[in-house]
Amino acid sequence: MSHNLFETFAERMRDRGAADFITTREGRRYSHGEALAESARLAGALIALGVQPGDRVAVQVDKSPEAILLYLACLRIGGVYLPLNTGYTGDEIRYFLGDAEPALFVCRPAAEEEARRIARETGCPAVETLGTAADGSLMAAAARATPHETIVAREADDLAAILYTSGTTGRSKGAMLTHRNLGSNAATLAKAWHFSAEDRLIHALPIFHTHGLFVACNVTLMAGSSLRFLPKFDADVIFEELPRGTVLMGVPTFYTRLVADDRLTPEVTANMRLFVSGSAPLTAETHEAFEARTGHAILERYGMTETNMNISNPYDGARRAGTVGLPLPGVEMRITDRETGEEVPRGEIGMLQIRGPNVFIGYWRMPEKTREELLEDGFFITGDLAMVDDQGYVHIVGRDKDLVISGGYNVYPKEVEQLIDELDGVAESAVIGLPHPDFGEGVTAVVVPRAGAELDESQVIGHLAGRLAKYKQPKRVFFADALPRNTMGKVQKNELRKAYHNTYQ
Ligand code: MLC
Ligand code: AMP
Repeated sequence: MSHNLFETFAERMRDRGAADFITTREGRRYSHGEALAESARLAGALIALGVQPGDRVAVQVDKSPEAILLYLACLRIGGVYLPLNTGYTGDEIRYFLGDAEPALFVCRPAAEEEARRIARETGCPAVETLGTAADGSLMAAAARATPHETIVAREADDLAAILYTSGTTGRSKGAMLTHRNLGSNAATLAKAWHFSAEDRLIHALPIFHTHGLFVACNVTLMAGSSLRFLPKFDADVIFEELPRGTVLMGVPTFYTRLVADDRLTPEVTANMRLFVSGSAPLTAETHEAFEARTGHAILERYGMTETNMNISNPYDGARRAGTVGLPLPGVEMRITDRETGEEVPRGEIGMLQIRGPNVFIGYWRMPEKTREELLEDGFFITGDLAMVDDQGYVHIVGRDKDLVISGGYNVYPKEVEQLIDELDGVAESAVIGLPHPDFGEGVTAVVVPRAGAELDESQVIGHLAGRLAKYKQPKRVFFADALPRNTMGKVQKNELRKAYHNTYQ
């Protein structure tokens, strides 16, 4: 028996036939049946391009319905889908292609020349393009290809996708996700959040990370629902779409922006049945303000690239502000002492560890990193600090990992610090997250210049531009004579966070 996740999706898509799968505001539409057929043509193109089962297909394209069909095509032929943030620069892409060794790189039409150069340098044998209007060489290849109707058999532990997450060492790690990981989580979430064929999900997230790709799209496919595909979050557009939608999934920035808008009323949200928030902490204030304005309690859930979704507030029952809820069915959780590794008593703060069919199988070609974070008994060390209250609800109270989350995107300070430190005249630097009214946390750098060096903010930012995705670049750069250190010589980032606390508010 095959465990290819696409078997389940295809079955639903056949059942749903002519019903909407993806629609856009420009009037583009794929029914479930059409999406199934087009994914077979794209699968034919992938095969013709030489993609074999187990091969990685790296994709850095703007959001479009066809990008989702490409993801489905890749699953269909047993390929490993590797989506890349559209904000990544050439330098960042070079690393990913070098590390993942994909059989094919699909890029934006405008980026083809650079993509071909990077592909040559990294030994990637094929490059194709995909635009947002069903254009590009890949769509042309699909039109020529013999549709590949067969769904290639896969084992449950075979890879379906690799998603890169930055690391504390500054080197990004490819999280290896299997058909079992993605399939089990999609089925669990569709059930827990009562998804049905009637649902129309307003999709404004990017489709290169877990939230917008797996949580939103896989759950839709599991339940035979439909996606209203928007290029990005734009409050004006969301207010136009809310009266015809049933579900919105977003990062907290979506909700702080909606709450700040007078158009948020019970009337405009009357057709909606569910608002989901995740990827970063939703403040209790935003949760409460949203409920007061609309009558809807946002459902906050907790997850990560390596584990998919783990913990969720209940659909029926209290959705409690400031908590991420209860472990999802099939997910085990324990909270341990950071020093001893022993479980801590309920009510105490410790390191959150997670086990379940949703947990990834390791980091691509990084066995040591995998051993450090994925324990022999199957528990994954999340790096998040949590506490379980007397009603069993989980509170994420902080992070043990040195990580900033800005507008739902993760930024590992080390990666930014390493680049700043390369700049002439810099002795050392520290990158921290400070409270930011829009992005939750704002990436901020504190730089110590070498004696006699003349440096200013624009030079530091200018040095990072073109090397780092925009969202990773500091919003502000400060200069200091020295960084505060503890007796072990470690930079005390808490002291820096205190000193610059009010920067954005
Ligand atoms: C955009 N900018 C950001 C930024 N997004 N800067 C910091 N952090 C961000 N997240 C930059 C822009 O380039 C621009 O720079 C300036 O900030 C203002 O942009 P904007 O117009 O306000 O941004 P916008 O396009 O509206 O995007 C904000 C956003 C978007 C929050 C809507 O970032 C977003 O969709 N984030 C979702 C991220 C996500 O999907 N995370 C899930 C990860 S999965 P300038 O200088 O050019 O003006 C995961 C697991 C889990 O975490 O549990 O889900
Ligand atoms: P990523 O590696 O991009 O998948 O980000 C995962 C991280 O996002 C987690 O380890 C948490 O730190 C954070 N996160 C996700 N959801 C929540 C949430 N609801 N509350 C607080 N932090 C969250």
